[in-house]
Amino acid sequence: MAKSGEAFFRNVLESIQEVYLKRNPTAKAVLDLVQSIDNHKLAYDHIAFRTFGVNGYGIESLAGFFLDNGYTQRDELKFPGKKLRAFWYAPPADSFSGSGSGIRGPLPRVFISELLVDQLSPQTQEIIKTYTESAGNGNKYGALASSLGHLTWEKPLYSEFQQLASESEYAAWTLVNGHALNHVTISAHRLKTHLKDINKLNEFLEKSGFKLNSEGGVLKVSPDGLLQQSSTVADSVSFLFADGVTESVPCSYIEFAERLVLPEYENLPLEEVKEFHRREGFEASSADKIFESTSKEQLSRVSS
Ligand code: OOG
Ligand code: NI
Repeated sequence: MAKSGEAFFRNVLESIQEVYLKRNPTAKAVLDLVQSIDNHKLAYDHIAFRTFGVNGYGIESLAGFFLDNGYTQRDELKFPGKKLRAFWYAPPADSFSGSGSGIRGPLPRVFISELLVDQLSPQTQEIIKTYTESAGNGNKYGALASSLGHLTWEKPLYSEFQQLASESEYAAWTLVNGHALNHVTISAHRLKTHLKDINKLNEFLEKSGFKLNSEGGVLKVSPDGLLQQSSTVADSVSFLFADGVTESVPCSYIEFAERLVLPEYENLPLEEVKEFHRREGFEASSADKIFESTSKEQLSRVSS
């Protein structure tokens, strides 16, 4: 990738992250805390977005920005129970090692999901179509909307948010958060201290008073055992609806991922282990539970 192009790309990512850190004090506090203990540059495993799969507002409303900057589309993941699907995108190999921390470090994988809108009830479809249609060509500017922290459509009524929430919490989230960054994921195995062990990291975060998503257990493990993930419960923000109602709505969360070394590389000395020697990709059964980080059930749960 050309240098000027990369500088622009990284600045857009930085703005997207800035919006996220301003709106989500828990994500910011966790990042600051982990960085203060580990005292080293953090690497992001991936960043994630949600979209409405209708009127050109689906995955493609964000994917283009990453594809144009050297990313490659990888596997599709399906979530029939949630009426969602997703793709993940691998960063360009030549830009895998940035020299800074977080968004200034190795470029993250990107996970983009979409709601299968045509599978929802007519009332819910109607609301989603009204807002996406009223936003015209806004679907072309997903990355711009995300970096500005602005919806491309008009603010909804509170009753519309409730209608969506009754059928799909993902739909309600997307109606009020739009293309906002859903989460960043700290790469646990690239930390330097004992926190590189995701179990220790989880324990440390819970002791520090952070509530982790307990859906299906705090630690989500892929069937091969090699991808281990956890996340906080999303922050909420007060949202002023178009009818003047102000209500609290779920916002974003932060995730943690440890990718274990693949069996064929298990004898490599640890200092020689690179990211590509580790488990790649995502895991639908784990992702299914991570989606719940923004659910009412998790947000209202009293942490133990
Ligand atoms: C995405 C949930 C899935 C992962 O890493 O598997 C996920 C979301 O909540 O939108 O982040
Ligand atoms: Ni994730």
